[in-house]
Amino acid sequence: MRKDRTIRELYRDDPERADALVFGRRGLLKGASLAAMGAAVGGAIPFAGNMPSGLLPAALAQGAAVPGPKLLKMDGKAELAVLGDRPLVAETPEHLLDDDVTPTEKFFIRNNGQIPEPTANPDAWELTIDGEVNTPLKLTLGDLRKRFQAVTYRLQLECGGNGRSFFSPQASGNQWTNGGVGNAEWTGVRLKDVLQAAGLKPSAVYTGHYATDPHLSGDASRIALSRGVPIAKAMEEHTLLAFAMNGKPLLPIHGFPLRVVAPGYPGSASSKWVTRIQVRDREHDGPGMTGTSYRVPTVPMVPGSKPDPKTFAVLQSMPVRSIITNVRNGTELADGTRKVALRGHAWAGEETVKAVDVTLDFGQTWQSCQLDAPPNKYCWQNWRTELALPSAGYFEFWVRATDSKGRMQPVLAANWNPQGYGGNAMHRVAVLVKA
Ligand SMILES: Nc1nc2c(c(=O)[nH]1)N[C@H]1C(S)=C(S)[C@@H](COP(=O)(O)O)O[C@H]1N2
Ligand SMILES: [Mo]
Repeated sequence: MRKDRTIRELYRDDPERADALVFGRRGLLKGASLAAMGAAVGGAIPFAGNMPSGLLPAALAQGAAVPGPKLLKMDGKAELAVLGDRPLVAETPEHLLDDDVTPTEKFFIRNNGQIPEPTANPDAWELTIDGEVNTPLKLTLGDLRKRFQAVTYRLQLECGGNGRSFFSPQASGNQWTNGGVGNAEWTGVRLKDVLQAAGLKPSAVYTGHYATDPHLSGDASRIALSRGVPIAKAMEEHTLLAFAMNGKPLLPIHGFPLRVVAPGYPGSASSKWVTRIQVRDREHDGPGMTGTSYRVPTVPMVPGSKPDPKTFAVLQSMPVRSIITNVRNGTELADGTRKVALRGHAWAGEETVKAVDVTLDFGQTWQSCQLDAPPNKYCWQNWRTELALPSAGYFEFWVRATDSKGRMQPVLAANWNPQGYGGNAMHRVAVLVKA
């Protein structure tokens, strides 16, 4: 090992060797290794004895210690972390997600194709409803507003790949941390009301969504993304054809003038710039619905092995997740700090969150947090607590949520799959209190 190689570099290049050097055979930090780790994180580690072997300290794994992401420069948008330029994908760092309702400027961006030109005449925007319906409809946005009741809900929208960067070995796709999520106030009409106006045939089982964003290749015969949802999901009262976000018309980048919002499902089902909802007599098979796209194994697979798409099923509800939003990873707290207020949000796809707990000793003991009920279904839930620190030093705050069915977030991303969906490892935030 080169002397000037940092622990972080070593972990990146050869994690097993780094682990052996730092933790030794027994998985306990001691002697020179403990001193090296302390030096790397900037202070003594009071709970070093509980540090799990193989877990790179949060201070080194993410945030301030890692080369900064490229920042988004776009009118009306905050400096989000750009994960890709073509197509444009940007996530919101956890500390920018502190608001109860995510301001539009802070809302993450995920495109699969090119960004379409905004229409000059939104009221004339046409939506076709066809397929397994009694009366195919062609409605303008003006008609939708006139004929159907408008409703407003706070709904979380989360990319199916949120948390992907925590899979090992690396899963393919944009390397989201925890910021492929937002909780906006959406206004629109219920998809259910529109489908009922068309009249569903008994053969209706799924929707297929089509939009105007050109394929990345520029080939007009190719479709960037066409996803859908089971009819029961389409008929839920919170599944919307939305034309406003946080009280204003949608921004072009978020689907102006009309998009689907199917909360609790992978964000890809929430088609932006939507022009057609085709009602299908089988599971939709558009681009983004087949193979290993937005599908996860129904039987666990060996991480990194070759997938058998026949054992895969469409990812429906997103899993439970929580974030700390008021303390940023890598924060130095004032000398003598012994109390830290923590808060954030938790959500669980189609379920609700029943508990949120935090630990400051690498998971040895957990403290339960105060958790609010959501004002409406599919709104994320706020939580808060206060932690007492026993001394100065390096601490990690970990948060974990449990959903209404008793499923809890894992420490590390579980159920590995080639495209890295549903990775809901606990959010970890490192802080340093100077002695
Ligand atoms: N037409 C269209 N709709 C789309 C997409 C897309 O590429 N094209 N991306 C989807 C994905 S993968 C996600 S996660 C959400 C993101 O919505 P946002 O960019 O408004 O945050 O939009 C979905 N709707
Ligand atoms: Mo997504």
